[in-house]
Amino acid sequence: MRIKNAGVVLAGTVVMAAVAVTPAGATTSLPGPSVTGVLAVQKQAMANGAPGALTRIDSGASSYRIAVGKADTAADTAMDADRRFRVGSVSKTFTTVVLMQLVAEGRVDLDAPANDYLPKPLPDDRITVRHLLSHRSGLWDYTNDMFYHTVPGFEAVRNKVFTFQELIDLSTAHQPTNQPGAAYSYSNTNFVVLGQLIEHVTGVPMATQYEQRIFQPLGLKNTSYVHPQTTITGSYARGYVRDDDTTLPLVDSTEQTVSWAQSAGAVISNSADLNRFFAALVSGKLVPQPQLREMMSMVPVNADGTQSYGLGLRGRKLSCGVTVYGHTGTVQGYYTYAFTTADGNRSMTSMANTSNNGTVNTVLAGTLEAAFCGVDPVKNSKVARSGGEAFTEDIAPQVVRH
Ligand code: REX
Repeated sequence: MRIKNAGVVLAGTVVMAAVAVTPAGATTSLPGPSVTGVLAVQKQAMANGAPGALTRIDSGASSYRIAVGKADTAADTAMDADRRFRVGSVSKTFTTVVLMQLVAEGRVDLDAPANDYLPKPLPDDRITVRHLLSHRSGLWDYTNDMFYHTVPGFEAVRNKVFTFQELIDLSTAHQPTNQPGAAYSYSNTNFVVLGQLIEHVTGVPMATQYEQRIFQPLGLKNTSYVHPQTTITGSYARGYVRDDDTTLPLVDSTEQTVSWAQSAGAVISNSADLNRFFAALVSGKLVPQPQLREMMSMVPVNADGTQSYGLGLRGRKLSCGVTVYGHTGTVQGYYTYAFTTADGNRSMTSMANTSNNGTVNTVLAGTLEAAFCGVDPVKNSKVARSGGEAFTEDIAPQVVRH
């Protein structure tokens, strides 16, 4: 048995739990995480405009909490790795878990037309539940229009409350991007339809579904879905969205309904809970094996195959050959990466409290390399460019989605 000692504290806050690690419990055959690599990435995110950043790595019995910068710039509060934040599209994996439990219960068939389960039919009967979960329905992403102008778009919806149907109608006013099943085309509409489907089939609101099927069973005390409440409670990081005119100051975007996303992106959580969630998921604690296999059946979505999508789950192949599973998230003021190894033995969540800044989003992906491959991607620019990191799905109509 060896005892892990506390890491060297450079700038920022590094908190390493001093815990006993037996060789047998030594998580995976991966190299150890690089705390200095994570810190270097976080500082690079700050150098590119993020007020702060946090990362938590849970690896076997060890945990690493690393944070830099500010959680609140006006109050001058330091960031720490325990703070809550808006996880954006990481919510899609939570929604998928609820849906897959319904599949396991025999209440929803993955290959049935979604219209079998919806109160108002989609324009195309050929769209299946699986197409929605894998972003292959062809349904136009209504957020392309909504956030064409970033800050005005955000201000127009920050206090709005939408029904699922209102959001779906915004989408179906457009021609589809492809025939059902013909192509991968990432769209928030898919997961809004899934929210409506779940509520229609069960008669139970999404908030209750998340609570009863995921938050409570896993003891996720820092995770909540409070739509349409606008505040984040407890200890949290404030979010700051960048204007399209980058000479303007960042806009504090913390308080909002996130009604424009709901089941596609309105969950609030923290790094410990997200790590626990993804580790539990891949370990089969949330959905039975057949449904987990479906979720983890990944199809490449970029040219070099380093990025893939399953059902409500992203895959990223890293420079050391490992593929990690999880999701990314972008909601005004917050970029998130939450991923775990296939066996759930090592999990990492990173968040930078800004958005509409593709450079920060791309840089932050480097924490995956540091956490899972033990490298410092800032020092090793070759690694920084691997893993498809130049490709992000930050939303913008001018950005091609793959
Ligand atoms: C909305 C606009 C981004 C953000 C969005 N977020 O669609 C979903 C999500 C919920 O998390 N998706 C990402 C805004 C791609 C994911 O899966 O990782 N951008 C901002 C603009 C651009 O307004 N004009 O960056 O704050």
